[in-house]
Amino acid sequence: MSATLRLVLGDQISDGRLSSLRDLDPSRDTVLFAEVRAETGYVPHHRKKIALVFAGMRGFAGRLRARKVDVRYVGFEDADNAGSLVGEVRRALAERDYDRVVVTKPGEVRLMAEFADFAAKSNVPVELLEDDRYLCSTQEFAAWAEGKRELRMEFFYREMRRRYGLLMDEGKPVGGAWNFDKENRKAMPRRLSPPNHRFVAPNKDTGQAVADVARLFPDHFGSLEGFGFATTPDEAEVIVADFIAHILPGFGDYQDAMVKDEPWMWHSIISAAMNLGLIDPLDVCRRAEAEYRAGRAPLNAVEGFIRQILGWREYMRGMYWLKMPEFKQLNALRADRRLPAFYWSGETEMACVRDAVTTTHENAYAHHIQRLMVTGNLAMLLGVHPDEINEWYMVVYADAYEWVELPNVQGMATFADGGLIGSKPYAASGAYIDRMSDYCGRCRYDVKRRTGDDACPFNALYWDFMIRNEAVLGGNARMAMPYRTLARMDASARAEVQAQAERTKDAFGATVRG
Ligand code: FAD
Ligand code: DLZ
Ligand code: SF4
Repeated sequence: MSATLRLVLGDQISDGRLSSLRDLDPSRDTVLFAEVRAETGYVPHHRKKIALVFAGMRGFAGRLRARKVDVRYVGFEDADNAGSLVGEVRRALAERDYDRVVVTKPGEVRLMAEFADFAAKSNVPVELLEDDRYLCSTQEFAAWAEGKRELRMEFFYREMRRRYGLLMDEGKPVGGAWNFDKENRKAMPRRLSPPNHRFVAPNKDTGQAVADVARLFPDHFGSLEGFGFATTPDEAEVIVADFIAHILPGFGDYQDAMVKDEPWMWHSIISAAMNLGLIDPLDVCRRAEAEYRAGRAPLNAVEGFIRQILGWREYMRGMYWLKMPEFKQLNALRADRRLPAFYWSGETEMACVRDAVTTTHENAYAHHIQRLMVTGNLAMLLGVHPDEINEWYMVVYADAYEWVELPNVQGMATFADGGLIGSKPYAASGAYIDRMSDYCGRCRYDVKRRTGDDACPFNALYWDFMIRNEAVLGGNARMAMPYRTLARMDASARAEVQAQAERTKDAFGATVRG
């Protein structure tokens, strides 16, 4: 009688949607889960992320057991824990006869290489199945990219809209345009308050996982207080339903706005659960569209939300698998400095950075504009080496997996990819942060000043970045405006901002790496 060993990874918590469990035979097969040091430690993840993954795995194992499936669950502290996923598969094979091993392909190149190597050497056949929980397979993405000079998200997104018929009327985009992003850049008016978000109370698995992580990972970054992430499909549904009904209508308008002590704004806070596998991306897109069709949510909100998931999320994954492993080595601007220590401690007088880092520490979450225009922008302007930036983003967010983190850092936040993803760097001075937030009025720095002790550090760093990278960026048509302004700056003004920027880099500990 043939028995199959089916390995489920920590970000494959997808009841009923996982390719490796599709032909599961509960009378013969074993489903293997393993909490292993190799996965908790390849970067020292935020403690809430580890608790999320452990609770997700334990809950899924419980639901399978309730269906009478034979589950082999290896706990982190089990005496014989092999310490790696492949090691645990080997151990299971040594203890019982299986005819084959089945696993849905992992989301990171690192682990894919380990599994491919194991499959090549194993005496028992190992099947690596496609991860079809995404809306565009890696092969389909490669076919779309084939022969194209530029791989812009916008054109990929239009194809995806057509393919899934989302927000389409008779082959044309609803509302006569593909993208309503221009309507989604409003600063939040003072009289408005962001909506209340629904979080979930800890269940028995999250309570235990939080306690275990507190004990096992005392030195990792991040607070475990107030754990509110969904770790089961039912909990994820509560969060999604609440977002769709109450928050989605405002998603567009203030998508780029930042407000002190308001970490959630009108964002959906679904990335951690969706990347774990608990939320079907097509389902949320269709539900968002239904709100527009029913007249309950405006088009700029619904289109904006769908674009993030159907467009950006799928595009980033496609780019990751298309461009790795070289993607990780790219450093088009030759950035070579260290990440300031305040990215970990939050101890800085920059009100915007302090808020982004402290809420990240508390919540394992920051919304997109904080990631892109505050912490990402500052690291790029300082010239921090991409490896250090990538590591920080991998560590600090509950939704961080390399397939989505790396393209966002290399392509969006730092321009390390030299323009594969974005046509220009998202570099900005303090004026942008002032326009989109209420931080500057509460900051010890003066956002209007470029030089001097109380000058906003973003300002001199911005011009220093432009000067430093003139050879690479000066010919970029989309950078014409700042370079025209720079051309009007005389030599002494240039020297002054460069000297100010150097003092800032020193003061921040952004020294050149050895
Ligand atoms: P919302 O603002 O409500 O958006 C809805 C959903 O759209 C998100 O849940 C997410 O699944 C998707 N989405 C939105 N923007 C992007 C994007 N740029 N790329 C991919 N998906 C997107 N997202 C991650 O999931 N994991 C990461 O590790 C990650 N790292 C990032 C690093 C940097 C430097 C930047 C600039 C962005 C990063 N993002 C990452 C993208 C984005 O910031 C998060 O997906 C988003 O903030 C999650 O919050 P939310 O669920 O409230 O999203
Ligand atoms: C992120 C993570 C963590 C912290 N721990 C585990 C684990 O103990 N066991 C496991 O199977 N998966 C874990 N994961 C998720 C994996 O790192 C993830 O599957 C890969 O990075 C591929 O995306
Ligand atoms: Fe951030 Fe500069 Fe504004 Fe302070 S003044 S909050 S450092 S942008």
